[in-house]
Amino acid sequence: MKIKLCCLLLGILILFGIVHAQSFAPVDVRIEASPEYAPGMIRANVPFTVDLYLENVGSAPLQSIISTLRFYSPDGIASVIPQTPDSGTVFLGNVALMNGFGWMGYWNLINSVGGFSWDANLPDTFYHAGVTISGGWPTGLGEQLHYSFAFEISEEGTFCIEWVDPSVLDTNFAIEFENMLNLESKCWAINDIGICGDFNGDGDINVLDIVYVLQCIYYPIWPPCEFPEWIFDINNDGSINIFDITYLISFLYLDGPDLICPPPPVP
Ligand SMILES: [Ca+2]
Ligand SMILES: [Ca+2]
Repeated sequence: MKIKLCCLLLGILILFGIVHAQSFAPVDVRIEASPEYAPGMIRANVPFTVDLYLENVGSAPLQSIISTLRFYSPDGIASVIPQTPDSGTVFLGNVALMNGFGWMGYWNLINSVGGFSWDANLPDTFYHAGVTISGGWPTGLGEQLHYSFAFEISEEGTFCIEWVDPSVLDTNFAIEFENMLNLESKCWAINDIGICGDFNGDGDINVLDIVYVLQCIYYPIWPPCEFPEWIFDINNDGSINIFDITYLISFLYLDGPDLICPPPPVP
């Protein structure tokens, strides 16, 4: 159904003669992931966004745009955990369009977002088709955040984004599309380096972590207590001691301050 809708929309674009006439004006793209704990590195089990900053660097307002972008893993990350964006016009549950790309923006005739197998099992492909009959996306605005994708990933590996020709996704696409985005594929390493205060590494911070750390200190027999030091110094005072335990108890049960571990070590 989504593919048929996409075909319909793209058919409309072609009918209007808009795509061929105008879609290949250059669009510069800068891709950032946030937060990175080191350049090109994202923590597993921590929500993050992949943000695309676009700039119309053509000589005139752009009156149509087609973006087809694929997220994939070359080394076996099987799935992502979609997160809810906190701003913008949200599509597909975890995709936000903003700064003129959302509702009431530049694309007042067609502003359609869909997915090819956008089911959190990689690869996932997103498309956006936008068309306007007046105005358009102005040039000269500089780069702005227009697409933001919100994820969390629990597996270690490599996570990438690339442009993809929609005609290779489904043979119903009889035409091939030229990439109008100056976008090269980009990848990040997903590393599980622990969560501040999650001493037993089960993904939650609760009483079991207090039990675990007490056992590590006073009965270091079983299980082996092998947690990264940085996640244990939860009051970030440079020492690991009983004050970290009381700090955690205060956080969990006495509405105490947030855990403030030091930054994770850069590999
Ligand atoms: Ca835990
Ligand atoms: Ca401490």
